[in-house]
Amino acid sequence: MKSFFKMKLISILFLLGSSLSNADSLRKYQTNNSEVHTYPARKFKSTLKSLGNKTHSVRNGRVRKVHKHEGLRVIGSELVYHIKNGKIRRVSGRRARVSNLKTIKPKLSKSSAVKVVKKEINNFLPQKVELVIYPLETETLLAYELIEKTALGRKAIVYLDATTGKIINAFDGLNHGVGIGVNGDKRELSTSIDSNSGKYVLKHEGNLSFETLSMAHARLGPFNRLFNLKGKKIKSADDVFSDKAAVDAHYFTGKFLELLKNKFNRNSFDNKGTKIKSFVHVSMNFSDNYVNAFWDGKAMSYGDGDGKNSAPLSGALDVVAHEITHGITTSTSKLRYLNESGALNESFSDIMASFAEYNIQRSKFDWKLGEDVWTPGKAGDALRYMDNPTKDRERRPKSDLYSRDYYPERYKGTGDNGGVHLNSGIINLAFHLLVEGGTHPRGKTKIRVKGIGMEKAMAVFYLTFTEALVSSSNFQDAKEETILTAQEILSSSEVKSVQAAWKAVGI
Ligand SMILES: [Ca+2]
Ligand SMILES: [Zn+2]
Repeated sequence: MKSFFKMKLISILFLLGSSLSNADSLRKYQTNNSEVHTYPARKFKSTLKSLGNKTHSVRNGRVRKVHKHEGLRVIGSELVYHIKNGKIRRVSGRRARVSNLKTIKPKLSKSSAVKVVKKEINNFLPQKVELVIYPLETETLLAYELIEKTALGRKAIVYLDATTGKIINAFDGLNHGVGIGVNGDKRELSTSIDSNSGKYVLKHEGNLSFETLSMAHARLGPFNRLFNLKGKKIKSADDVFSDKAAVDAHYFTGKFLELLKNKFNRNSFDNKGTKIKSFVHVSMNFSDNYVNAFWDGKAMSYGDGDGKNSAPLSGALDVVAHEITHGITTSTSKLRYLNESGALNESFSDIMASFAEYNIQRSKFDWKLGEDVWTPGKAGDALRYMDNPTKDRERRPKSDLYSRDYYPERYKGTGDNGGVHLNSGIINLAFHLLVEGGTHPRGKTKIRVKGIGMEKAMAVFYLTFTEALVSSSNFQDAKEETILTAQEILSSSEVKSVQAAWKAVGI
């Protein structure tokens, strides 16, 4: 069912996504020494050659393989076989060298592992504990991976040495998002009739399915699991809906899913047609004015914003597209939400958001993110600027938490999960230059990029990020894989543009 309705223009709030607060207790374990150590697949050429004759059930397409050692998953070690006419054409991904691992029998039991982490991290209550292999530069550890998801907007991922009981690494794996405003446009909504009440609800069932529910500011406590909160149906007797945050969430989700289908033949975020649930009016940390949106692996959550920094976050298409793209990443490359792989994860969400705005809201397309909901009282600013990333420094002139635009000047601290929202600016700028052409906005390099337009640039990035990258891919991998992908689908002068775009940002 469809209905047209008019929303009144209200002041537009904006919201920002860099939710750094909950990560504090995890951050102290992040050091360079604890990074998983893997090598690009191209360094394994000799061993990979023998794989070239292996037959796969797939004749054309890609096969993703997680590296297992004696049945245990090796963290960050995954390969993607690119197959054409039954032959492996190339291999992307990263591989760990598993060496000096004496035993795969842990000294520590699962329950003692949980006890150790509980002592270190407040209220830690893992839902999943798995024995894994954790490759470091000079040694390979037998480890436990402990994952906890809480309703407080945290997904703690902890790696604990299963021999010594020491924490190797810990970080917040939740994809924190951006905010939105509500704009007063006429929205056409896909709704359906609720069989229990006979009323219309914000639910679309079909080849693509999505549903928008209200959390009605339910107070989330530390032991509530987001996944157990079902949300309330938003009902209307006459198919006209007045909940603005819900209307925008529902409308933009539908539009973005349609775009994924039309442009990439992608069936929902996971390409399996899984229904997207959106929760609006989400309260967090005991506040109804939650200035953030996030994807938790299963559903979208949108806060209402505080009215000053942001409006309800579902009010911006680019925010909605950004968050749903985290779902795409979760079901493809699984780029881990830390350091360079995390910045790639964030950047892909921003890039897909810009692509969505370009296709769905062409008349207002810009290279800003979240401008429709960010600081409703202030015109013209935005959460992030893909064409000039460091412009967000104006927001916090004295802080080093601003977006970077040049690799040699990348953020190297442990804040923001190692700069996932800060170093993403470098990749965002490379993409912008590839689309529009031009030079580095602050003259950090002299390279002039010849633009290839949005559609071609997006084709290269979409294929690379969904089909070639793996959880531990870094910036250099992304550069090399986009070039290899471009060689498959673009002309040689366009491939040169891809190379130049990366060079222009110092990669
Ligand atoms: Ca925008
Ligand atoms: Zn994000």
